[in-house]
Amino acid sequence: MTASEIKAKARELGFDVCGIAPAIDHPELHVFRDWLARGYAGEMAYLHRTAERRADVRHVVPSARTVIMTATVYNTDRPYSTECDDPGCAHIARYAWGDDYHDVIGGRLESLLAWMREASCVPFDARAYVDTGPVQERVYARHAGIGWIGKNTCVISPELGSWVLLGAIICSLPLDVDAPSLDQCGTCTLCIEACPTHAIVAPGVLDSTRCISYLTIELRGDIPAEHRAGVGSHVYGCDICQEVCPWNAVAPRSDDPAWQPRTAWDRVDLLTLAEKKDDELVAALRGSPMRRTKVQGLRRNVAVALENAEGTDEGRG
Ligand code: B12
Ligand code: SF4
Ligand code: SF4
Repeated sequence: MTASEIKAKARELGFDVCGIAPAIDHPELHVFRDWLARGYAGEMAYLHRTAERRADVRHVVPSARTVIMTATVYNTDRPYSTECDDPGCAHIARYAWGDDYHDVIGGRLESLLAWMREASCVPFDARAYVDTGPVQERVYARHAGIGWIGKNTCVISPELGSWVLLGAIICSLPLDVDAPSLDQCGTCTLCIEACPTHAIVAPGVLDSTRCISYLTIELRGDIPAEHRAGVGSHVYGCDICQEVCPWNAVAPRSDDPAWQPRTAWDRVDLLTLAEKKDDELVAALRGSPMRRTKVQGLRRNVAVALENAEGTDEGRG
């Protein structure tokens, strides 16, 4: 079983790109500890708890030789949040409109792994992860040639842009590896300037405690008063630093049914969301990545966004 055969199978299973990184001590892996020490993880305690394993995939699979990385386009045919100037619109992050990517991509990675086990003439160790595993996925994606880590900290594929979700298979097979992607941000700083809460504190360094994505998805309890205005009309996640990125100006779209917007979230406004009954929200959250905040968290975010909309002239009308 060769690297090219694995990549061909990955494409057949619905992955847009597949690359292979060596499981070695990449320099970027060392940034993580310092990032945690600066408090940039906020209340995401799981990142502290798993720091040791996140430092190197060989702490997860000791025999690891390679990391097979996949990227899947989830972009669909809908306007960017930056194209809407009505504060009554609810902004939901693009990745969250359809089915839960943990299930969709996790299932496809398991299929790829099952195929590899059948195709390989030697037994091997492997673990598949999407998002929730103790793996610094962006670092391995860069070293698998999928894309570079932009100043907004997202992996940007020169062909696909950054509307991609990553997946990883750590494995003990000594497969042929790809060349790492080279930085193509150049002198651009559009994402840093566009971030409404100044969460990108230096190129490639994100302070989660200021990031709308963290405030609306990861943070439990109340959103701190000083950050509420910055949240604007965002009720789940934020895409601004990717929407302004020139590499997403003509980003490809996916026609995969998994990523198409669910009716409940499709170009919805804040009042419609606020008026939905609990059982309607529970039904819409089933199988959606947005179930992470549960109904309670979503209502908290909608209330903050409504406060913000009412504070603007347009919102009063
Ligand atoms: C924790 C987490 C978050 C946190 C922190 C994000 C962050 N930037 O660190 C919060 C909740 C804020 C978040 C938000 C989002 N997330 Co998130 N998140 C993660 C998670 C679980 C871990 C990331 C992590 O380890 N962060 C710690 C920092 C230190 O690591 P890093 O982001 O990889 O940072 C690298 C750069 O800082 C770089 N670097 C260091 N110095 C320098 C200097 C320069 C000049 C440069 C260019 C780079 C650079 O090296 C670091 C190496 O670790 C990953 C999944 C995973 N297991 O990896 C998903 C993941 C990163 N998230 C993802 C997504 C989609 C998002 C959102 C777009 C969701 C949304 N729309 O709201 C936003 C994007 C916000 C943003 N600009 O990053 C995708 C990203 C896909 C991609 N194309 O990159 C991932 C990979 C999940 C997946 N499986 O697809 N996320
Ligand atoms: S996701 Fe939004 S809040 Fe977070 S860094 Fe990007 S633009 Fe800023
Ligand atoms: S907006 Fe500019 S600086 Fe930011 S990630 Fe995109 S190319 Fe890089």
